[in-house]
Amino acid sequence: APEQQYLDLMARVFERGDERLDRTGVGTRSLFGETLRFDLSNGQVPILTTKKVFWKTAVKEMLWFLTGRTDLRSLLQENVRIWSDWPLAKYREASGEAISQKDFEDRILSDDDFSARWGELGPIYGKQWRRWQGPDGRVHDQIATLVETLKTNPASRRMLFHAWNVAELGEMALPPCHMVYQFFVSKGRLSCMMMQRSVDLLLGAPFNWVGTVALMLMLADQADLELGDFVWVGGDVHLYLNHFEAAQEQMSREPRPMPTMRLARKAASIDDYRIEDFVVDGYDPHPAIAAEVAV
Ligand code: DHF
Ligand code: TMP
Repeated sequence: APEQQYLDLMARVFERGDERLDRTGVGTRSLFGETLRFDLSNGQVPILTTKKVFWKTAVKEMLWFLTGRTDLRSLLQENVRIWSDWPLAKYREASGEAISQKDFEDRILSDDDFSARWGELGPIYGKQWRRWQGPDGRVHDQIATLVETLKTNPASRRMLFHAWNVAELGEMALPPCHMVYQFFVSKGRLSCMMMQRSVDLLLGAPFNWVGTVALMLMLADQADLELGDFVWVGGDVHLYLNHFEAAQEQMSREPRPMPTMRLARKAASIDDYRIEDFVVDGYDPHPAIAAEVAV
């Protein structure tokens, strides 16, 4: 089963990973430079079955990146709470207030000034993908360029977009983890290689794979292509020390057939997809596994 690649990687990190203290203070075991390949040509996509993955949340995150937005409020309006921890930590530190996540999110949603002051994640993914600003002031939409090239020159070796804008790293809530997406078209099929410099194997990777597959579906739809391979390259691939029990529970489970994901309709442009357009069939996962995210 394709999912076995993930469980095997988890076992390798657990058994052979180098144990170190990381930025968050939690500590990890890490391996470097791991590649997985998922063949999407039969319709099956890597939404893990050994735990319930909230795939709609991951697709909504990808749709949010594509809007070019970088604010927490527009995510919260879609009921996505996976990015709240970082602005919340910043606010708690600056104010000394012991505000709960729920109260913080409510205030971001209801108070314009508060949202503008505390709900901005900086020039992260959406900004760089859609509005990378060059030194001459020109703004570059890497996604629009990619769609155009997929349609007109699919043999190009320059079909990629990048989020690692060195000059703006300092203003970002987190420097990009999934950094580069490169594309390849062969025999009418679209393949994608995604390079992720830093990988939270338990919480991050399963989300990032769903997001990438959703992106591939939209791009393929726009360029009238079928899906090929998703190649994933992880740099520092780690398990947080406080995720060991969850990882062991997950590794003890038997993978089930992976589900399929498709689009219910063809949208007019890459900017016109909605969460309702994504259809997942045959998803029968084991129960969710709760775990703390390291901030
Ligand atoms: N930091 C760390 N340490 N790990 C991450 O995976 C991570 N991911 C970020 C930002 N910073 C990060 C953005 N993506 C969750 C999933 C993805 C994500 C952030 C958080 C998460 O907590 N997932 C839980 C809950 C999902 C939910 O409530 O919908 C999960 O069980 O998958
Ligand atoms: P770092 O910036 O010190 O590498 O910390 C980022 C952490 O977040 C690291 O554990 C990787 C994880 N992460 C993902 O796995 N996927 C993501 O999409 C994001 C934003 C972060």
